[in-house]
Amino acid sequence: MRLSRYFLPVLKETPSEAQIVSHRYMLRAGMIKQASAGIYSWLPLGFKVLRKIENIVHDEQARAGHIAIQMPTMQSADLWRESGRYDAYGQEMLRMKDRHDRDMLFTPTAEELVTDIFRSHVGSYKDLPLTLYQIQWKFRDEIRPRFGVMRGREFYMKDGYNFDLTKEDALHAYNRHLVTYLRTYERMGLQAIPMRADSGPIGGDNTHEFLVLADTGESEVFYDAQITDLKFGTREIDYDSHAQCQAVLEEFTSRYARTDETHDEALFNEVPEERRRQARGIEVGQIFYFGTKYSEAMGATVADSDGNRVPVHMGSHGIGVSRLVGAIIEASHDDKGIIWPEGVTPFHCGIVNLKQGDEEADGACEALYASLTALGLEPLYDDRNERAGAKFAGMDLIGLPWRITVGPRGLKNGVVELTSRRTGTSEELPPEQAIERIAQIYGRAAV
Ligand code: 5CA
Repeated sequence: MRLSRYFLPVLKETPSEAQIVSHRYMLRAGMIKQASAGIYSWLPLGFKVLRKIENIVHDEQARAGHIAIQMPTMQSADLWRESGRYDAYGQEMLRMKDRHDRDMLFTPTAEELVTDIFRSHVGSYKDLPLTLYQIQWKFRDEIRPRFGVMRGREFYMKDGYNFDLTKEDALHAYNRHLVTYLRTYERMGLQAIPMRADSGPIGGDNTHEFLVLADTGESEVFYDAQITDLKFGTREIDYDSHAQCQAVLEEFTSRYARTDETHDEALFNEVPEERRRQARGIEVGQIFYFGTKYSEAMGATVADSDGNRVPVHMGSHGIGVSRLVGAIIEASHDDKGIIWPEGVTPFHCGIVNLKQGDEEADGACEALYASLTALGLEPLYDDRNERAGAKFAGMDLIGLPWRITVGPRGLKNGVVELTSRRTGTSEELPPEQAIERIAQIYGRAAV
């Protein structure tokens, strides 16, 4: 993309309504625009990051054998009356009437709808296990929407639902989700720690939240510092293996880590004092096992091997896709702007032309642009007639992890400059080598 042809409405002033850094940078970098309280339009740069996050989520769900569907945002109240949640959900649920005076609502989550799909089409234990998921806009009429996309009223969520014959199988699905989530967040450059939590209106007693540590997080958390040394990394897991998924769960949840809702001071005090941490965190996901709560209320049963109808065991599993955009920025920025992890960056690298209009500099930039594009990478070329300082400040704000700077002086010596946004270190090297380095970083075949 050439910046001169892009739509990147960068703000010069720091918006006064934004209280936390991710919200400020998302507004300043032209990623979002507020439409009304807690509701945002996603502008091109923000939309690209949202899509990258969404793609990682899909990819890791597919790896675990989960199946994507899409359910409507508008739902009839009837199903919610069956489960008893129409009245129980309270004011967070946005309710409305259609022209026939029927009660409708904007989905805050989708246990009822997915259970209805299940009971209409699945009748035998032979069709299990089954996990269906979607990535869809949700609405919760939060009393205090704030911090931009972090606590929105409309937000984008991955919600997955497992259906299993036995409690044991459903707990395997729970463990499997924990594994996929660890992998998902690490691919986004995040450490998200599973913590014992409260299940709220979803129900059930088995639940973990995934928290990214950040001072601006809304949750208060207590944990054993050893937990931050754990990395899932690139290990290969057989997602069908109960033992393997169980082992990962035990490894990642055996140390003390709880949100304030479930915090137990006496248990916490058993952790050696020098390892006890009290901090704040951003909840980027949550997994639940709630047994037969919805299947019994809504008659979602299957025939077991003896032909008896039994209610299925279920759980649901959420990832805050739009919240993650803010969470990643909270975890990765400096005083100049965002620092995108390579896994979610909106463009793979920036190209800054120090002397637009100079034949040699323009030609070198065009050649870099063409080579990177041919590798399947997306560069953002700042081809505007602007001062170098303004170009650098803009690139720093939008946070692309790598920048190639091209100027007549370097070109005389046959070099361009490759700069890491994270470390700020620069290296002079011939253009072909700069391309090779970027290709390696993103795992593309070298030129
Ligand atoms: N049905 C279950 C699992 S699918 C469920 O709704 N879980 S949840 O309530 O925990 O939401 C899942 C994730 O959505 C949360 O972990 C959080 O990351 C995100 N989320 C929840 N509320 C908001 C909000 N108001 N704004 C942005 N993200 C939110």
